Amino acid sequence: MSERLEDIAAAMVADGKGLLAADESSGTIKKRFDVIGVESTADSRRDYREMMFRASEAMTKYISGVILYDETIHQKAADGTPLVDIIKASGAIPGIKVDAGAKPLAGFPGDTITEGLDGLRERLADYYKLGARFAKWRAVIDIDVSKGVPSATSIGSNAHALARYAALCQEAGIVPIVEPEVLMDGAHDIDTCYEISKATLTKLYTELYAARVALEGTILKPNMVLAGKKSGKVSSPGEVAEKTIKLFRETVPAAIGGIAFLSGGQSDEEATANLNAINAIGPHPWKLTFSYGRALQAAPQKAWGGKAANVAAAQAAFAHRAHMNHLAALGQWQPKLEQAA
Ligand code: 5MM
Repeated sequence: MSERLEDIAAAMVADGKGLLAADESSGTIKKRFDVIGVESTADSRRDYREMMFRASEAMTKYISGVILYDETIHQKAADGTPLVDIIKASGAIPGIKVDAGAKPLAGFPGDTITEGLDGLRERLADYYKLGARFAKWRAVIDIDVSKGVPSATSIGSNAHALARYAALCQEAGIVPIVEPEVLMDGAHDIDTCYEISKATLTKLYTELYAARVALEGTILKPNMVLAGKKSGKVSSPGEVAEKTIKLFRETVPAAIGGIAFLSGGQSDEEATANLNAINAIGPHPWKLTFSYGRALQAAPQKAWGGKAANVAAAQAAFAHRAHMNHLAALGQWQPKLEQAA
């Protein structure tokens, strides 16, 4: 495979393919395993992820790359094969989450700043040797307008950190996924999400330019424009698509390598329907695909339940969600295809 950043980025958003976000930190995967009654140990996390990476139908047809957590990129399958080699054998690209998580931003209650820049140059060199060809850094922007959240300081600090991370990645030969996630957890309406997302993306691209990041060697991992979960409103796919594309046309340069959405707490089918609606109103200046964690993994997690006997069923559940999102990335999904499963 080409080692040029723009070629790696293009492969990550190849037609009908998207990313599997399997980079849950130990705390997050424990929460997921708690739901299915599985104890979270190094071996159970390995078994679960091995099940996904060996799901050949999903991996070879629909998945362009996998975002890994530090533990996973070092792990071997039960038979001793490095998990990274299983991913590569399927034709997908291994990637790595390199941020150290969102921490409270001093002086700004309710805002967070994502940490992890110290020592990043050295860590990226190590991850490159382990096979990673792209990385991910997630900034978290919450919305609580009554409390002045997010502050301009939070948006600015997070954008600056994303730009410094992206420049270091490119120096190391690694494509940076820049993920400025405006959370959908609040009580805000869809237009507030649009305004906050606009401020965030505007600042992000200002900082990326200033840091001399080559945009064609980057992937944007954004939220869709949606009403907050506590607003009691569900935005229709048509409204999500129209407002999300309007936002991107105003803020996201056509030069970037592509866009791969997070699912952010949408249901599996909502995340698919919204991605489909976005692509159905194309053509657009960028490829728009998925980089889903929860919306790809909830169904296989439930089907697996920690039992070896359920591996085939879990892999089938993963293949189905990946297939649906493959169709959505092409703007060819239809609700009736969900029932056909
Ligand atoms: C898979 O979850 C990722 C890691 O989360 P933590 O660091 O909090 O454990 C997360 O960054 C994920 O890659 C994105 O938010 C997209 O995942 P969703 O579930 O929103 O599609």
